[in-house]
Amino acid sequence: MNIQILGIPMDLGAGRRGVDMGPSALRNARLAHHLQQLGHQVTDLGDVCVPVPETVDKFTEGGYVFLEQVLETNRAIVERLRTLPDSAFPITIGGDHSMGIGTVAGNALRGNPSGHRMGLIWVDAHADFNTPETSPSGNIHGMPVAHLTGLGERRLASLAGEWRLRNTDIVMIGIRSVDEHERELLREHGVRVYTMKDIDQKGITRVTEETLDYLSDTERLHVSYDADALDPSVTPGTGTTVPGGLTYREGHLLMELLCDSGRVTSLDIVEVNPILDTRNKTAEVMVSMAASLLGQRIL
Ligand code: B3U
Ligand code: MN
Ligand code: MN
Repeated sequence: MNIQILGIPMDLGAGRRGVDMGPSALRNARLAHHLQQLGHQVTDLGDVCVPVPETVDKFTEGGYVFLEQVLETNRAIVERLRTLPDSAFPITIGGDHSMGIGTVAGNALRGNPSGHRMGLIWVDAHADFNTPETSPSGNIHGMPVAHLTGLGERRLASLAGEWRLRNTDIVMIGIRSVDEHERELLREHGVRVYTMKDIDQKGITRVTEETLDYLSDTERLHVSYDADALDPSVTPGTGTTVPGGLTYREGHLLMELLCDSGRVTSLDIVEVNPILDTRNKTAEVMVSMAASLLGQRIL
């Protein structure tokens, strides 16, 4: 595979500082090296330029914190990704999850100016389906999926022009923290959500099989992996931990089964915050998750 790594050193969309250092932490955990060991050709494209929070006024505009800066960064992400070859496998490393608007939009446009039909697998403790009206915080990292379907601010929702992510092309896995009005939105829009309860009951194997089956009509699959999907004992270095998450093995098995499907075409690794971590453990775990998705096997 021709893997292209792109860093998004952004924490503008999160409530806490430090997740802008995530790309550094993941490079330090030797992401490129581990993927090369699996036989892939790996290119590091460097970072997208992100405004420094201290240089801009933090103000809330229409229910969004740092709207203009997050918008500008996501536009840059789309521009960088859309020109990559169709055959590439982009890995975008963050950075807070507001970058997911640009990564999904950019990967949808890659190789097709009007946009591929894209299936989105959102692995997260949170649904990230808020709009400014439902968000308790105004932090854009809690809002990317809603904007990809066309909700919320028009500029943020039309990063890929007329292209929209279909509600029925989304699957969320690992969810255990949903805001009151966000829950109503998810129901209203018919988004498929596998909560931790579903994973406890069905097991991650069945959940993954159902996911692939449900998304069988999409041309591409994008995996957006938030470090907080995993249990805080596995990935403590992330800003909004929620107890009762995926185990180390559940996280890996999900990636291994998705790899077996041969259908995943791009990946995000987000919300790694080395300031909150212990000896870069969280970045190392997330690198191993990427390796499982890209072919690492026990035997
Ligand atoms: N749902 C809350 C909290 C949150 C969402 N995503 C993260 N935290 N990482 C919100 O602010 O939207
Ligand atoms: Mn998230
Ligand atoms: Mn999360």
